[in-house]
Amino acid sequence: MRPEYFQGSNTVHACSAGRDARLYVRQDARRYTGSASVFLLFFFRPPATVQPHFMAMKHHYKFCFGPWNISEGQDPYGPTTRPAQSFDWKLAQLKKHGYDAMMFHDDDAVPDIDSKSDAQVRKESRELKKKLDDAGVAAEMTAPRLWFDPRTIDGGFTNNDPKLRRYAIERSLRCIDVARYLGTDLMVIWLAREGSYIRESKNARRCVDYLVEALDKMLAHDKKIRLSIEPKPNEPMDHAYVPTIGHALAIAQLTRDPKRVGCLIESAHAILAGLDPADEIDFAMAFGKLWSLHLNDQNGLKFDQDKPFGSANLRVAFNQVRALERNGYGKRGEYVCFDVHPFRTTKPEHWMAHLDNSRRTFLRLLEKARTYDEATAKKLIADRNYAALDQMVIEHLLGD
Ligand code: GLO
Ligand code: MG
Repeated sequence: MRPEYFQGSNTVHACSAGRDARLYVRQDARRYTGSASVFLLFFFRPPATVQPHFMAMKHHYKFCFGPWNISEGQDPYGPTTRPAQSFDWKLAQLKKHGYDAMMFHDDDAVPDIDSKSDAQVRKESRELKKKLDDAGVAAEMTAPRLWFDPRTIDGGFTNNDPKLRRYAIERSLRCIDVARYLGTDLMVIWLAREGSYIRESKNARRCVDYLVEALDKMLAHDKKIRLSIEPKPNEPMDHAYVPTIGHALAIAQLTRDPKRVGCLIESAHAILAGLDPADEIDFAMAFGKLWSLHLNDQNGLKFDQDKPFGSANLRVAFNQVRALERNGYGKRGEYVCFDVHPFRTTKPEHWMAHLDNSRRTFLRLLEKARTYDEATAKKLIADRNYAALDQMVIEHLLGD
């Protein structure tokens, strides 16, 4: 029994092999590019028994989440179950729990952004940047929260009304400005309401043109911005126009600068589309287009659950980690973000457990990916003995 992960502490003990190995993994959970870990790397050789943990240091992952991931428990059937907390409290939690960066909706960064002048948006963004710098926390991305405003009830970029489409584009351009002020070149676009409730309400062919037109305006607004499309097949819409990574990358090709349009994979969204998130990761990375990641879990085809990573299906989670490893995700500065929510039943004193647990599970699966018996797997594959391969994976995940 390793009690650490019941306590919601920031200690991520991802192994049982002894104090030294735990130290390595604890560094791993933070950022082992720092001087302390460089010192450890050069001056201490871990004993053979902890080699797997030493190996866990070979690739550096950085972790992140958004303020909305410390949510208060509201669902469509009932009110919040935990008290509201300030942004400063959330930032302090992020730092205390050893995360590297925060994701931002435009109005997380500048509350009530629509009522503010450009000068005010600049001022407030810069104040936030200072706060982040002081805390040693990076802004991973910004994302226009287009799905809240009454003007986007029937979609933003694909609204039937040209005035409302214009609003969605202008708001996205401001979100790009906020990204620039916060020091990131990444804007995530979750196309929440770009779809329909009934097929006859919109012209889906024209909506593709509207989406491309909107993306083109964003690319023209800032020559450095990179746009990461986050697909989701449904919820809040019956059907979304960009339901999968294939759709996102196809739309990218129609824009004025395809190399600046990539994607973000969320595990639960892929599962909701009936796809395997690991295959989606491999597909996006074959194009060099996976620029961000929302790891979480989903128990079958129902409402979007945003469960802790690995909570519903450990093997699907393991395969996502393997796909990230084999493609070198993170080597170009990409972050592993957890788009997870606490269960509605969570007490305030366990508020960060879903985030700590997701990262802990990620690190333990990383160890599993790095100690997977590739040689035996290769032989079984050559022999087409998938029954043995299947069991080998299960035994590996079950451990001793
Ligand atoms: C909802 C999405 C949402 C986005 C976030 C960033 O299903 O996953 O959480 O990722 O708003 O745009
Ligand atoms: Mg997401």
